[in-house]
Amino acid sequence: MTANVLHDLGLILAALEARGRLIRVASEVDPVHELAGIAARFEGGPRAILFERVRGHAFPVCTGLYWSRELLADLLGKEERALPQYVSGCIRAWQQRPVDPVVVATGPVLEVTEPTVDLGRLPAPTHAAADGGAYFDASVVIARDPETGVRNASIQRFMVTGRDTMTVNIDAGRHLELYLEKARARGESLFFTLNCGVGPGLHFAAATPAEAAPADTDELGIASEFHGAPLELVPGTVSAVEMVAHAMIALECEMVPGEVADEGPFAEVTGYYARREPRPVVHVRRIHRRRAPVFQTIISGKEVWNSVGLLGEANVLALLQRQVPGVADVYFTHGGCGFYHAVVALRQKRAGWGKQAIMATFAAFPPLKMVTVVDDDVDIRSASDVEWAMATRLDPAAGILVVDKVFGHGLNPGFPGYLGAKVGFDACRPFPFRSEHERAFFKPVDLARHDLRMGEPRAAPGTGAAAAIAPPPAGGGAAM
Ligand SMILES: Cc1cc2nc3c(=O)[nH]c(=O)nc-3n(C[C@H](O)[C@H](O)[C@H](O)COP(=O)(O)O)c2cc1C
Ligand SMILES: [Mn+2]
Repeated sequence: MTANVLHDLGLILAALEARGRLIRVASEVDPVHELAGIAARFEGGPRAILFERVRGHAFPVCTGLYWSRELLADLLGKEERALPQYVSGCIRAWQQRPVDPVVVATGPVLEVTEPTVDLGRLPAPTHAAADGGAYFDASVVIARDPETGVRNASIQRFMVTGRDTMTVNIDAGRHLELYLEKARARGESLFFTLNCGVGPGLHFAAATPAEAAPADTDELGIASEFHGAPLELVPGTVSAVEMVAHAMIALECEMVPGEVADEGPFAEVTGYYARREPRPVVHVRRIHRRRAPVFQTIISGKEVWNSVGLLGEANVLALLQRQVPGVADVYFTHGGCGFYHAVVALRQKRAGWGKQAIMATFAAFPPLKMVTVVDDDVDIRSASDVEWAMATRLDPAAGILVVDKVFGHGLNPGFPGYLGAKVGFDACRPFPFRSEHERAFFKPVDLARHDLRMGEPRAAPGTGAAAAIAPPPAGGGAAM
């Protein structure tokens, strides 16, 4: 293992800046709607953003670390297309030989302990137009199993509701829900820490799905794999739950089982608002931070697709490669909100394994709603190439698998109460292949070896883009 910069967001931002991958917003921005509005304009681009001056606050806010796979691959020093294989390799290494976190006496996050708890002093932004308030939505939760003491890491969204209170959204089946249930049965509070401002190693550890990191494992060790060194924690001061030594900010929190208050609405990864509903209340007991912390936030969308989605992809790939002969690659499409539609590339070895791959993929990642399996001559990252396989190879009478009334992701409107239908498309050629399914290819050539002369295409006067685009209606055109 060789230690790298990934354990420290401060070092990461410096590294990004040195490579021209950081946008600094030097003018003052309003944390309510304006900050997210600016971020949305750069979403998916090759740079992250640092908002240096946030109105009413002393600390900057950063976002965008995960919204482009190209940016992420550069940060991790990997090829973009190799990311799922790299991530699943790190998780497999952890499964076989976990490098547990170490508890050290002190760290940057303990530079300042606030004399009183006041969440209003932290620049948590309010993102979308109808969001119910300011959110911590990119911070890592560390909790301990009330029975066994095993640590769990996850990411949940927390809405600020008062100087020292928040409400949290815990989806069905999360390990945090399990811990809260166990605490309730014992008549105890559940303590946890909320660690804001971390790097991708820890973020990925927290986003590793339960299928890859079951409840009896300390998934924080996954961060050690990415960091090239054991993750460092510092002891809790309110409870036995540790904090991340190199986080920017850490909140020590308590949940009293059964206590609920409204949370939401919140613009979610689905492109819809999550509804306002009673959800668990969180009491913030103490705030620690660096002297000059950076608050990390995520606007729902590509950043979640590339974290939950990438981790899901990595896990499906690892499981399929063990269970389905010939699986070459997996991609969770962005049109599928990053984790509702998996496309699997299969080098078929026997008839019937296309459908086998569909079933194994659903089993490997329960939030999926759709699975499309194609041959490995199809570019699974190209929506039109996948559509080509469906249009020419899918047999609608035999190749569509519908499963009704099955558990899915509650945020997806197709799964009210976490129940709905799923569909798999076997868009593979019939096996054994017949000549009519042989794909036509042109010879790959090296253009650099040819003398090419061409002009710049120009629209004829009075035609083309400039003439076609009508001006926006007066007062309209605002993004909603
Ligand atoms: C940016 C981001 C936000 C997330 N928000 C939530 C959330 O609000 N509620 C939730 O239950 N899961 C949320 N997740 C997903 C969980 O963190 C993820 O599924 C994790 O693996 C759960 O951990 P567990 O398997 O230990 O329960 C979010 C993930 C990311 C990356
Ligand atoms: Mn877990």
